Amino acid sequence: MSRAVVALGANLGDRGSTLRAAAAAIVALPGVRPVASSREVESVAVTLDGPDTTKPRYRNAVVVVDTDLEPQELLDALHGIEDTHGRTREVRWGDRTLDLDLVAYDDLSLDTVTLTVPHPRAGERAFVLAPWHDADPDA
Ligand code: A4P
Ligand code: MG
Repeated sequence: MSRAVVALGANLGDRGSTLRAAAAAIVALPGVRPVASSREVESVAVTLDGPDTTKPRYRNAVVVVDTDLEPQELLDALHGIEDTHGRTREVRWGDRTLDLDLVAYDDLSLDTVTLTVPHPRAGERAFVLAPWHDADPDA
């Protein structure tokens, strides 16, 4: 099995309920087992123009899992969970009911048209790093 780190984010709807339902759905996927999950953190929305206090604030969390899904299979399954929570894609970095990003997958480095691992922006985002550290102090 491989160890995967998934970042969850939401800034529309009932963010806490959505994050908890999504975390439950992730660990219920076939071929996925729970390892750890973080507390939730709050932050200002980061848009393509920078932090924007006029946008709804985000809630973020991280779930660590073991999986025998391949990285792209896992991403496809995450997109399915986003869809069940009404995710739409009008604007890059726009408001969303649920965003699920694959932050890391073992020590794999991967860069395809549809999937870059480790997630290229995770390392500069406290709203990913703080909950990841909460879920895995050795992260
Ligand atoms: N993709 C490639 N690599 C990955 C990966 N490791 N994980 C592709 C997930 N997806 C990956 O994503 C666009 C495409 O990225 C997908 O089709 C997938 O094949 P998307 O979810 O449709 O759109 P997006 O999330 O708007 O784009 P992007 O560039 O992934 O955004 P980010 O970097 O995830 O940023 N502010 C706060 N406070 N908290 C947040 O969580 N999130 C974002 C989104 C912006 N501002 C935020 C937050
Ligand atoms: Mg995304």
